[in-house]
Amino acid sequence: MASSPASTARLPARLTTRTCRRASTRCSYSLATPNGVKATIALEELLALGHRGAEYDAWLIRIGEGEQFSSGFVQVNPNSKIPALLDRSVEPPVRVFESGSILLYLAEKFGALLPKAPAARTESLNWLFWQMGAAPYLGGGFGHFYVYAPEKFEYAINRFTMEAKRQLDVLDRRLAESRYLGGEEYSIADIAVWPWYGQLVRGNLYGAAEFLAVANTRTCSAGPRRLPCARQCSVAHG
Ligand SMILES: N[C@@H](CCC(=O)N[C@@H](CS)C(=O)NCC(=O)O)C(=O)O
Repeated sequence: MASSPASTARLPARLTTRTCRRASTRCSYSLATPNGVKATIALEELLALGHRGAEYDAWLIRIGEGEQFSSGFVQVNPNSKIPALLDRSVEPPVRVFESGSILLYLAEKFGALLPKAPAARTESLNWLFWQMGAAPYLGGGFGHFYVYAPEKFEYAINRFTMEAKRQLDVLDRRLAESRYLGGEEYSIADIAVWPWYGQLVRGNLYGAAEFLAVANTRTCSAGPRRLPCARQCSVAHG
């Protein structure tokens, strides 16, 4: 079988491993953004569960400096976005990009963080894919127009504020009926949702908790208790 594109990936020499746990066979390329921390949280959760095979090297990709466009990184993720993962524990190495794909890959590889029963597994995946579809409206929509746009467009802010509040209400209602998003088991769905929505309602994302009036939603109280290592993970990639 021909080598995968990632197997020949050469990383820029100036990137150094920041969290080199050992001579690991798994490399995580990321930065501590809401999407970026998801893979790190999953890897740390797996390690906390005793999966020593989840050891990884964390490579810092400075997206503000354009490192996501370097040829080595593009071989791991042709879409030039973090996070990305290269699994060298298999031959040929497997590249994994898109945070949802990374979370599912890790869950399946280690048989953890995803319920085994078909109904609960499906419900977890429902919420995992919900996050993938919903968060661009939060980040690219609300966050962009509320914080980053050079001009304040009232229409855009109103539109995406309504959508952000609607999404938070969806999560709030789900967490009123279920301990975790997928049901009784903590899963990759919770890992995907927390960096966006948990951080938003805690005021750590866009400084918008007060503006959105969402400080007391269930997503907020769900975060730290359900993700004990999240704080540690959020700094792993700078
Ligand atoms: N759908 C992707 C989104 C990834 C994404 O948007 N990553 C951002 C950081 S949060 C990025 O790499 N931005 C760099 C750029 O757009 O050039 C995923 O879930 O992995």
